[in-house]
Amino acid sequence: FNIQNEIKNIIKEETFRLFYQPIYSTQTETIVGFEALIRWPEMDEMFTPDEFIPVAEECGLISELGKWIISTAVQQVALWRENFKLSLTIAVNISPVQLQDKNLLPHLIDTVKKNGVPSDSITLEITETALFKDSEKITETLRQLSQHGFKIALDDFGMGYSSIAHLIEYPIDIVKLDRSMQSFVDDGCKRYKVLESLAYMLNKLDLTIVAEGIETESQSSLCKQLNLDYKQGFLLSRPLPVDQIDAMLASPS
Ligand code: G
Ligand code: G
Ligand code: MN
Ligand code: NA
Repeated sequence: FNIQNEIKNIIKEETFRLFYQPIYSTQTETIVGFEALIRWPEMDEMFTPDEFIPVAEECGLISELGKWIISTAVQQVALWRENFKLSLTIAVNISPVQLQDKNLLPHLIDTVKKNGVPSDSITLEITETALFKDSEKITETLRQLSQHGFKIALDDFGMGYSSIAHLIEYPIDIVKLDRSMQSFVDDGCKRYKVLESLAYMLNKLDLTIVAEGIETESQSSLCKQLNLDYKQGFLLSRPLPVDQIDAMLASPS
């Protein structure tokens, strides 16, 4: 069994699936868009994306896999926009290796054109690890993506290696607060004040804020109080296959 060959084959056989996790407006509590998350159904218990994405990166298959992810996700959101007459957005996770691929921008431009969706309905989620590499080159790449209208989201922003300098240095539109920060909500003291101040600062910088990992009602209602624009998490909806999202959009509760 060779995971490298497996990945190569399954890109061809389309054994991967994308699941979609709804992202909600804090103000209206309605779905504004989705985050695409890859799944390998046959291997669900054995390999999670945490495990096979790094393998795909190491063996140089992430660009091919990444292309498939982008094409599939954009095509899907185009369908939903058309079928439900909603200006839905789609967020796609972009690995650091993929961000350095020269073909990323041309492929994105080609994909939005083919599917007739505006580029500002596409969000590229990048992690801070991508920003530590070659900052000049990354700045240029992000600048070009921005110039073409694509939205850049900084994923997993929180306590880890997060740097405020990144918010100043790079053309970032959206900040996704890491789900570990949800534990700050119920803390009531120092941690909560950090979250409150961070929300204040991000709003001052005119960044769009997404709260991730919403699992409790108190976390969900606090989003409004802190002026967080959007929210996402298991309480609201898990990542779901296409047919279940279809049903959800057909009968919004
Ligand atoms: O969906 P889940 O929580 O299992 O994802 C685990 C990790 O894998 C997360 O860090 C997520 O960002 C990453 N991941 C999920 N889907 C994709 C994808 O399509 N592309 C990339 N690059 N990473 C993904
Ligand atoms: O790194 P990134 O933020 O892209 O990872 C997204 C992952 O977070 C997905 O695999 C998704 O399954 C997971 N996720 C989404 N909402 C929640 C949540 O409310 N709680 C937890 N524990 N994980 C979540
Ligand atoms: Mn993400
Ligand atoms: Na995240």
